[in-house]
Amino acid sequence: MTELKIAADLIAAENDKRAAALKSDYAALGENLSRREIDIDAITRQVADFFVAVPSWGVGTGGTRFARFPGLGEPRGIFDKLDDCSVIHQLTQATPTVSLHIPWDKADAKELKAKGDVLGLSFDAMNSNTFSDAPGQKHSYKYGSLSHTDAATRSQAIEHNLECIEIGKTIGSKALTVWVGDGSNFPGQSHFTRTFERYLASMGEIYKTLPDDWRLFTEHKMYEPAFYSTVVQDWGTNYLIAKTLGPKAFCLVDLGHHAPNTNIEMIVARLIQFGKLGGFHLNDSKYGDDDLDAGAIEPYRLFLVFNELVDAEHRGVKGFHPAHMIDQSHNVTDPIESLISSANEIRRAYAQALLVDRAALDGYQQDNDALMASETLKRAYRTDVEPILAEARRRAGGAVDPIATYRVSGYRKKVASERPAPAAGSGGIV
Ligand SMILES: [Mn+2]
Repeated sequence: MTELKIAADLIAAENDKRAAALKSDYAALGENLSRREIDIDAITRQVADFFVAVPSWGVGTGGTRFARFPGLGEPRGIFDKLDDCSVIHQLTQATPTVSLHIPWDKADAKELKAKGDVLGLSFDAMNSNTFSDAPGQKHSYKYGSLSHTDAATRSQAIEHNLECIEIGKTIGSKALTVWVGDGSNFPGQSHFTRTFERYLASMGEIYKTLPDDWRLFTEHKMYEPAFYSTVVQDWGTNYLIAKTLGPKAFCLVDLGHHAPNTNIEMIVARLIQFGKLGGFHLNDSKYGDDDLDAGAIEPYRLFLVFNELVDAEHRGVKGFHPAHMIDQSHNVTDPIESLISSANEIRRAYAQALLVDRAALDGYQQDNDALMASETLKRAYRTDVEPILAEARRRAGGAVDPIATYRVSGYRKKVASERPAPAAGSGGIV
């Protein structure tokens, strides 16, 4: 029996208040879509089957290089974080998995698994951390980790990743995500080729121990914390890594890890074409790795990314099953609300992409009808799919209006009384 953090009858009562309006809106949208020869229930079922993983680190308040302003009732550790993640899933029915970060979430692996079972949550990709020094570790990552000039430091970083795989095996994870902060701040500081050779050799050691049914995701990022060069700076380098390591290695695309105006949907298409798209860290950004809420700044871009994913599904691309994870930092909102909103925005982009008339689009592309090709995408994007999202949640036992229901539940106030307030402080962005 799953332990519910929000009373089921409260969700039912809140849903009852909105039942008549939803029924009417859903019928109206269904009628509109049927004129486009789209079966609304088929779309609703597809949306209900679409899930995105929540990052454990997302339920705490983030911060910037300047400061961190903690919120009330912040989780004290991984077990509180899992409670918060279960609230997000209970209300959205869209986030049944959690992505852990080691060492931040280090705990007895069997206890982690048991807690997940109690809450009805399972575990997505494991995330290693060699971009900061854990207390008591022998060698510092100040000048790099997997690509460090010192062999002992590289070995330590490899060992850490192997430990993440071991923990992951116990809790049922099937993937390891590796992002390194390795890079340089000055021209000449690092030898580009030798550094990348060392990185590839280290990753090769990790890859060798990866179980057969696991996938290895590498994440590129053009800058930060290194500001002149990073070792895995872009999707081209990321592709070379995945290609060099082997068939279990894939590229992970974090939407915030590109230069402004980069055509990310096109990168996604390329990686799909060459069988190396592993998955996503979904978020949004205006300037760089802002880690803002998915769909908050550029919802059309999010839709265009999903348009590529649905196109690949539609074409039946072999072995295509990208992992969808959220990677955000919440500085000014209640993280639970931000993650609820993001899960909804991600499903919205997916639903809109499902509405694209692909036969018409093919025709317009073939005929070089640029305007109508664009209009075909816009028509899907302009469709208000909110009734589909709400109905998918309702049918699965979630909330028609998850944020309003969360606020009525008083969950944050309740945990604030149980969890002591952390000290405000400096730093904390991850
Ligand atoms: Mn990321």
